[in-house]
This record gives sequence, C-alpha cells and structure tokens, in this order.
Amino acid sequence: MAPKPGPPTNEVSRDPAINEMVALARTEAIATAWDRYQNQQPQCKFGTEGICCRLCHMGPCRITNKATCGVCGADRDTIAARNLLREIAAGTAAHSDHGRALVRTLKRVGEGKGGEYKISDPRRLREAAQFFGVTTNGRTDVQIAGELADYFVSQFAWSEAPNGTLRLAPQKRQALWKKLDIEPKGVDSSVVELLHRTHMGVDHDYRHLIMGGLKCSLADGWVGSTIATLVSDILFGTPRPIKSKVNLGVLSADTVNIIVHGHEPTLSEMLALASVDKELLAYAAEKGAAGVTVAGICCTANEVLMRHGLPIAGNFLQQELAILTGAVEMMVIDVQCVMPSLAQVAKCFHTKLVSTSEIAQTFEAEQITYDAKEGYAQAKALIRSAIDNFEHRDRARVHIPKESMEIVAGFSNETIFHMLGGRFRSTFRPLNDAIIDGRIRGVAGIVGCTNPKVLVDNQHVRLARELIKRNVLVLETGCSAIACAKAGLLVPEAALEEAGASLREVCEAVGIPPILHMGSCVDNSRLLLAATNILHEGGLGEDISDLPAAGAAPEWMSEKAVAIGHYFVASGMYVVLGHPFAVEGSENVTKFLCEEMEGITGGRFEWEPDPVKAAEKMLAHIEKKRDALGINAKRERKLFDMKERRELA
Ligand code: BF8
Ligand code: SF4
Repeated sequence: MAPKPGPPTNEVSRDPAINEMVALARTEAIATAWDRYQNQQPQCKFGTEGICCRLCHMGPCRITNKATCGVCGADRDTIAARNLLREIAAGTAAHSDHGRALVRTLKRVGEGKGGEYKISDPRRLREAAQFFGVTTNGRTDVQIAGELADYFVSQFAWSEAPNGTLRLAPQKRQALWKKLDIEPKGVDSSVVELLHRTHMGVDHDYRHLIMGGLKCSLADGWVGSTIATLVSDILFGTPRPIKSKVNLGVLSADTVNIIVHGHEPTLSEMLALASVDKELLAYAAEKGAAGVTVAGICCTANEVLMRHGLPIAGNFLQQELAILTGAVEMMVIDVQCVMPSLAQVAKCFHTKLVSTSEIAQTFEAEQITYDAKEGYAQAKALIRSAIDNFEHRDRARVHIPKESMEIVAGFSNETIFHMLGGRFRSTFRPLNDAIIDGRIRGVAGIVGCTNPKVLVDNQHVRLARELIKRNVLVLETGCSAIACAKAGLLVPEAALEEAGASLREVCEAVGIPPILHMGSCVDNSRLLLAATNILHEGGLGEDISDLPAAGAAPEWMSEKAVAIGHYFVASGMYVVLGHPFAVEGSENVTKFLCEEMEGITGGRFEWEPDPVKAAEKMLAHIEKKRDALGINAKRERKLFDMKERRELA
C-alpha cells in the first residue's frame, strides 16, 4: 500500500484532498514532499539501519561485513544505540523548549507584563500550585503564577534532586525509576547528559546507553511536555469538548485565509482572538473579503482547535498543499515540523510566509519575533497584513478541495473526569468498571506523525477502526487525531457506528465518543495522566505496566516521536511502531528494545507495518494484562438470549 520508491503516483494518501493537491502540484511542476521522497531513492541503508557514525572526525564510519568496527573500535551495537540516544535528546529538547517558552509567558503574566495574556483557568493554576508546594492562601492568581513559573523554571535547570513533576506518576512507577536509576533531574541537564554520553569515547555499553535514553525521555514526557500542557491550560484554558471542521475544504474562496502552523500556541492564541476583532473584520469587508478564516496545521492546529474551535486545514504533510490551494494569504509559522520547502511553494503564489520564533528562521520568509507583551498587537498587525494581501490572490488559480469533515475535540482528563462522573461527582469510576467487566477491553493511545513512506493517514485510520471494533477505547493526539478526524472518526455518532457493541453501549451511556481527541503532541502527557488516573481510581493494578493498555505510532517520522516512544516504554507501556527505529543494523539493540525491555520497565517496543496485525498484537497484549489482573476469569460477561433468560426465570 505504501507509495513505493519508483515512478511517482498521485495516490499517496487515503485522503482524496491530499491526492487531488499532489496531482495539481505535479501539473504545475511544484515539488512537494512526495517528489523529494522519490528523488531520495534509494535511501541509505546504513542510515536506515543506524550503523553509520559521524560522531568524530576519524570517521565517518559505517559497519559492513569487512569493517565490523569504526576507527575508534565502536561496534554496531554502540553506534546504533548512540544514534538512537541523539534522537531522544533532540526530541526531548524540542518538547521541553516548547514548554519553557510557555513558562516564560506565565512568568510575564506573573510580573504583570503579560499584555493580553491572562490566567484563563485559575482553578488549574491553584491545583498545580498546591501540588508543587507553592503557597496559594491569601495570594492573587498573578502572584501564584509568578511563583509557579519560577518553580517550573527550576525544573529545567541543573539539580541534584529527581525532577519534582515525576511525583505525578504512580508511586510504584516512581520506585521502579529510582531502582533503575533513571529518574531525570533537570530537563536541560538530561539532554546535556545524553549528548555527553554519546560523545566519542564515553558510554559504550548499548544497554547502559539505552537506559540513559529512557531517563532523558522521562524528562520529556513527565517533565517538559507535562509542564507545556499544564501551562497551556492555565494560560489559555483547559480544553472542553468543542466542534469544528477539518481538512483543506475549511479554507474559503471568499475569506482572507490565514494558516497557523507549528507547535507553540502563544501567538496563535492571539491570532485566534484577533480574528474576530470588529475593526479587522470591517477592514476585511472593505477589501472585498467575506471575513477572516484562521485555520491550523500540525499541533498549533490542535491547540487552537481545542480552545477556540478554529478549523484544521490538515496534518503534517498538508502544509505545502494548503499553500497550493492558492487561497492562503498568510502562513504564520513557529517551531517544529515546519518544512523548509514552504518558502519555495509560497513563492509560486501570493502567500506571505511569516516566521515568528526567535530561534527559527526560514530563508525568504518574513521574520517577526513574537513578544508576549505585544502579542495581541502583533497578531492584529499580521491579520491586517494578510487582509492587504487578499487583493493579490490570483482567483483563476484558486483550487480548494471540497473535503471538510466535522470533528469533536477537546477531551482533557478534567473533561473526561467530569463527563464520566455525571452531575454529581467527578470520577473515572464508570470507565474503570467498564474495563473490569470487559465491556471495554482496554485503552489504546494512537499518536504521531504522517510519513510519505506509507499511504498517508491510512495506518492511523485503519488501526483506530480495528481497535474500536474490538471494543478498545482509543485516545489520540497530534497528526494521528487529525488523520482520523478527516476520515470522519471523530464525529461521535459516526465512530459509534463502527465501535464494537459493548464499547458503543458504554460510550452512549456516558456520552463520549470511542475515539477521544486529547490534543497536540506535548499533550501525550495527558495520556500518561489518564493512565495514572485510571490506576488511582482502583481495581486495575498499581502500575502503568499492569493496565490493559497499549500505544502506537503507525506513521511516525520525527525525533520527538522517538522520545515519546521511549517515555511510554519507560512508563511501562507496550508500544507498536509502524516502522522500526534506525537500529536494525544491531540485533542486540533491537532485541533489547523489543524483547528484554519488558523484563526491565514492563514496557517494550514492537514494529508492525500492517495496521490490522498491529491491532491484533495490541489486543493480545491487552488480554494478557487482563488475564494477569484476573479480570477475565472473574467477570466473564455472559450475554443471554431470550430462550436462556426464560430458562433462568
Ligand atoms: O508534534 S505528530 S508531524 S505536528 S511531530 Fe509533527 Fe509528528 Fe505531527 Fe505535532 Ni507530533
Ligand atoms: Fe568512527 Fe568511532 Fe568516530 Fe564514530 S566515534 S566516527 S565510529 S571513529
């Protein structure tokens, strides 16, 4: 099913909107990721297998039958493990720097210099402050925000003590991390430590290296990403279920269209607020536009969707295609997953590309540096400039695919607590009970990117469908959630039709869809906390590795996904990847990650490209955990037919 290296095909995705735009791009001779993917064939085997090393300048070295070690003597195991660790370090750095940027905004608010930024969820602020030991009594929200920001800053820095946010994890898991000596301290020092360990001539034992990688990944999941999610909720509001639309068809031929793309929600929040500014709307009307549409791509999209209901134009591989519609006046980019090719595509149209992060510049993009105090004014200026650009749109070239699907998103833990608990009490109890009595077999998290190596979106959608059919509740984030949304699976009614009978029954009773959109990729921290909440509710073991749960990243591509996979495994989760990490050149490293790891953290990796088989493997793992918990034996649920009921009576 994957678009194989070879003659290009326009059928690169299960999503017709993508295929239509790829065909259009080829007609216009504008290169996109799929063309560049073809040009890269055949991709380097040494790189794919993780056995090339350029960590020092006696190299580069690569492992062959003839040369079984690099110049320094590093073998395939050391080289593959070191390369993997460098990816974990980069992924952790990316998520955590995103978290740090939000903490900086929280700090500005605490100093009274936050401009239009404010505390949108004071309850979450105070809960967090209490948990982390910041005094709340007799203090204003602003004072608390300042001190909480200082506390978070201290969790990034060097420290002797294990990181404070690890205390959010189940007790038993914390004890295991301590025993394994993989408790991360400061986030920054965790990343530095990995870079040090992988420098030429430092750490050489592949097992020891990978355990170090797990430690750093925990600084991503339980620290940097957790702080990013928490501070986003405090500043912009904790997500609640919200309706919107998704896919390129959300762009309108009549309105000024602005795309926000990247990951940090700070400026896009202001763009969302400014997009309904009366003065700007009047200005748009003056210029002949029927309004202003702000739509998102990638995780910025998920952030503004969950809190403002702004539409999503697409996931990762739709960024170039959005510009190709010819109907985008401006694309505002920040950090991560933003292709450097955008400037080349934008040049073929009237689209203004504006880069807004001080650490990210794109050649030929206009650069503004986001400033918390000026955020709203900057957002207004950007929208005004997009409106000015509307008249430059070449109407003859506008080509917007019709695809646009309804979506319900915004399932934070707080919302799930509330929805499950009903009117009287917030609780996970109904979910736990449904898992214990087998109506829900277990919980699966599907996350991660899209990738031109496979039929785009297809693996996400098929895996999700297979799982809900088998009565597994699915939690999703990132581009995976967008892929399923485009396929119509995040409309509760539609998904319910595809869910197994007993999952459907539970979902209908408590009013949740069988696939819950839990946010952006840093919001994978919400998945960790959902697992912890289920444990706290009771009856399903004491540790994450006890839970009938599994994770998957069927189309992953980024280093962040490598870090995410590792923090899930370090937290005790079984994780199925659609394609392997670049480690297969080392049998030992592969065996350590995919087999031996289970005896260490209780979690492990598995590679499985076929989504149906992946679903079966995840379910087999879930059933194994159910057996171990004794809930299969104890409470096998018998469905009686009419004859049997009469006999009983
Ligand atoms: O952080 S899923 S392609 S957009 S890396 Fe990037 Fe992958 Fe999408 Fe969100 Ni996550
Ligand atoms: Fe080669 Fe060793 Fe240098 Fe790597 S660290 S490039 S294997 S000599």
